Amino acid sequence: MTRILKVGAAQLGPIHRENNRKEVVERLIALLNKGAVESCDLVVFPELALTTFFPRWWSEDISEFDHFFETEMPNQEVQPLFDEAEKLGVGFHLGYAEMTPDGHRYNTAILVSKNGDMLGKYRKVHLPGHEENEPWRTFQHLERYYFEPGNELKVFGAFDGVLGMAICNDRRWSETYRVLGLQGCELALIGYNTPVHYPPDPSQDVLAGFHNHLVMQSGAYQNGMWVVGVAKAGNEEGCDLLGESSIIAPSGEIIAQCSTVEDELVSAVVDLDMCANYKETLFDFDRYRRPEVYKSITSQVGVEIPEGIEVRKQDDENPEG
Ligand code: CDT
Repeated sequence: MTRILKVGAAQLGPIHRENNRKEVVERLIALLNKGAVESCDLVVFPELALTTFFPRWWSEDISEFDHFFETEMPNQEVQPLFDEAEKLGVGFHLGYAEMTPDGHRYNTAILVSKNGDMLGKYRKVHLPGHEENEPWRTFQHLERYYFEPGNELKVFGAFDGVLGMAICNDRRWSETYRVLGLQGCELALIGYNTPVHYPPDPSQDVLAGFHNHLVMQSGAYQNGMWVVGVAKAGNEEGCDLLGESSIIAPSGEIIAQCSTVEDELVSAVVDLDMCANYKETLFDFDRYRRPEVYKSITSQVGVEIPEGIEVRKQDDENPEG
């Protein structure tokens, strides 16, 4: 059995505050149709694909932004996307802000089948930014105020393979890919909203594109999985968001990449069996991993320099030199 999928990375341009769900869903449906024209089995939309990236604003009253959250999925406004998926026979991945019936807020992504059925849900584990208003910033990054973290990185048996989901900042953490990789993940779907400007250290701004690809390409290679990284891009409410959505092979190579910062779909043939080239050779986990040496990865959060390790001046290391 060959396990070949056609996957579309459906990048979105900016969504502004005044854009309502109906307008946004129409854009998603247009991209889904582009995917269908390119014979896609699965189309991947970004993080928070139904709204602007509202955590860039502080509000003293957190409930002021409740209208950016979906209280059920699908709901009346998003149902047309599910219907279109079923009509076209194209599955999709979608990021959105979720509000549970008991009032918990998450940064969430779902996986939907070609029949429009919900296959899986993921809640962002690594929430970046800060918890409180920091007025010195050009814009805020208040995910840690507006969302609670998810507690699970899991995989789903779907689209002939083992699929995983992660959201934006999750992609910068090697643990994300490895935990998915240890569950046999063959295709990781990752939406993002990445401001090009990073207020705590603007020297990183010119490296935003490099870092984006660096983490996803290494995650793909080191775990023998495909990675699809999809942006909400462009100038959203005065904040420049990175584009460069891409489809990355288990070799770590970029196979397809968006060239604009607007609504754009690129697609690629994804051969899931190619994962075995890496999973069964160089990255044969069973054979080569040494978990007994990695205990600090799960027992420790921050850096702990072991007792007895002193930071010495270079001159002290080699007095003769
Ligand atoms: N949305 C998201 O997770 N964005 C982060 C920005 C990091 S800076 C606070 C990212 O990792 O791209």
